[in-house]
Amino acid sequence: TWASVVQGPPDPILGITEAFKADKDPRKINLGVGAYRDEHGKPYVLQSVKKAEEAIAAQNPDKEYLGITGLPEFTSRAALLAYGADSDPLTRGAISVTQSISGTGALRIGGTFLARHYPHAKAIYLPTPTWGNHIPLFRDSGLEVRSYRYFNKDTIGLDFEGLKADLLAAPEHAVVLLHACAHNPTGIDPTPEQWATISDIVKERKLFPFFDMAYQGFASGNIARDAFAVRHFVAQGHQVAVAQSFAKNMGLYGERTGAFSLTVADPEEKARVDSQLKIIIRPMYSNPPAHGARIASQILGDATLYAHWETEVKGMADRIISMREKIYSILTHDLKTPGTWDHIKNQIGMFSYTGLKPDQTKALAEKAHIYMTSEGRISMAGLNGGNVEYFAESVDSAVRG
Ligand code: PLP
Ligand code: TYF
Repeated sequence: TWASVVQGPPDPILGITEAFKADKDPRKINLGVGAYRDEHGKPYVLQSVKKAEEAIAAQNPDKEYLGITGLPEFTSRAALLAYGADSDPLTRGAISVTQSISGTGALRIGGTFLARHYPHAKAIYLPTPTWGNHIPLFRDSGLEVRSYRYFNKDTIGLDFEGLKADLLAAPEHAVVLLHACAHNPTGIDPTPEQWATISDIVKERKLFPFFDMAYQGFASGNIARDAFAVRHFVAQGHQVAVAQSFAKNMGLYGERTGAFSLTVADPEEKARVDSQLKIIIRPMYSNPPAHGARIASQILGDATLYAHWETEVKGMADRIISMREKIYSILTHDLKTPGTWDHIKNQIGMFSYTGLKPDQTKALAEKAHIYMTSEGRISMAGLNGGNVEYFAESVDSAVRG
């Protein structure tokens, strides 16, 4: 029956972990997958999450199904986190929101909703480069995937001129996917002024903005600052779609906790949109898992836990920022490594696009046992006080060839 099924390629990012596991050298470092590690290189469960779990256990909850759109306290608190308390659609009851299977599931619900109900041509513009999963995800949702320029490899910075030109040339009503903060894989975000310009272009071209917010709090360590783009667009009167993930900012990776939301005209429209979200979700997975949503809801709904969580998110963001500064300082000042390395310091979030070339990343894997994507993306979280010097020295050797 399956004789004509062809072997597909492995996932390029998860494949790195396989190579890493097979390497027996004690100095090995995995900078492939984007998952936070503490200063000892270990997965990190937030204290605020542990406290939330204790509070939940004390409530002795049952294991009944959630509704199709998930835990209502969670979704309303998730929307509040993304849009902010003074958001106009939030105060008017004009945000349609559902729980999702983390950020990936939120994107997929959004892609399917647009493919089914958006009354215009179903093309979505993704930045080049973007998170690798965006392309098959939106294609499988039934959208036509196109691209806009984002990265300038000469400056290792934002190609703002290319971005503006491509969005200005997009047909009216095209959907544009925007990374709300901590762009994956480049670590390069528009400045607030550049966001304001992008918002103007999106308005002028009547584009539909779809924000992927997988890293709120993780970029700057500040929840509101990382939501700037979403909140600015909403304040400018745009209707938006937002995919939220609590994988990174609460460390809830395997709990698959997320939300998808759309701003709508009014509560009557919300009721209609809500009904169609349910019709999309019910035949896919019926209803989402409860535990992660309970944790996130507990944290977001309790002032003390919330404050604790904010401190912990900031702690993760700050640890990553300190690694950026350390690499920059070793390469630039100590080793005088050829090239400029300011971008490592200027980039933000989980990832850095190092500018290392495929032959250099190959040499790093083979000679130094350091694993990253072939285009030179490193997950900053894999670095710590114990390995950052070894990493920088190995980069220096790879660059000198
Ligand atoms: N979007 C981006 C840009 C990401 O980097 C990720 C995870 O790496 C996701 C979405 C989705 O992650 P998850 O489904 O684990 O929330
Ligand atoms: O490192 C990255 O960019 C992600 C990590 O279900 C990841 O691809 C891995 C598994 C998953 C979601 C994200």
